[in-house]
Amino acid sequence: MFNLILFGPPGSGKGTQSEKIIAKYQTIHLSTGDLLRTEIAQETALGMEAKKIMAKGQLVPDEVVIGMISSCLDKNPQAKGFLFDGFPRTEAQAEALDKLMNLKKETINLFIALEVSEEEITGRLVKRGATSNRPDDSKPAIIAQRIKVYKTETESVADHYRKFGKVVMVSGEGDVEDIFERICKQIDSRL
Ligand code: B4P
Repeated sequence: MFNLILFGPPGSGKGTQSEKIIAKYQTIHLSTGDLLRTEIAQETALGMEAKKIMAKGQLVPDEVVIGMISSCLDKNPQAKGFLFDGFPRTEAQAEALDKLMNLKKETINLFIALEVSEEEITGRLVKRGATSNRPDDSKPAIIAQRIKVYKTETESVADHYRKFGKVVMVSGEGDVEDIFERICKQIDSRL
């Protein structure tokens, strides 16, 4: 099994690159953002709660996202590997993922952190906000809040994996195909 975490600030291209990675490497894509948006679209109780939190640019409570990831792992016992996109986003989520991986006698093989400047991610999210239906992309103040939350609650998650020598920084700026090539080089060198 090959388990990869794709990490980076909001708008760094985690979702964009994840689509390409799963197509090439046939791993199961676990995007907490997508899972939450599905709950919102289905108007579940969890989705209704998450909607309010996400629209403010805040993180959904740890126990909610950990529960979603745990049940997705259980539903895919035959997976060749998992691609974690947007998870873990806090130290508590990273510790919970360690425990879930230990239970499966698995490990995180690689942690790729996409590096993109604040100016670039703000520009991308404002652009997407003009056409998407995502309330969290709609206002500059909410985008700024998401970046602030990333810096205060999420950025340090990389240090958790640095202790185990799993972190690789990859530039997430420029052409989508060039970024994908840089990511593939890192994955291929560890397969
Ligand atoms: P996510 O759904 O994870 O998404 P994201 O951070 O907005 O963006 P991503 O990095 O995937 O960027 P994308 O490829 O879409 O999170 C949304 C919210 O969900 C969070 O704020 C939080 O509230 C909640 N949430 C999710 N996971 C959680 C967790 N674990 N714990 C708690 N809460 C959680 O790209 C962005 C834009 O840039 C797109 O328009 C794309 O087309 C464009 N783009 C991509 N690559 C580009 C490139 N190279 N050049 C130019 N544009 C590019």
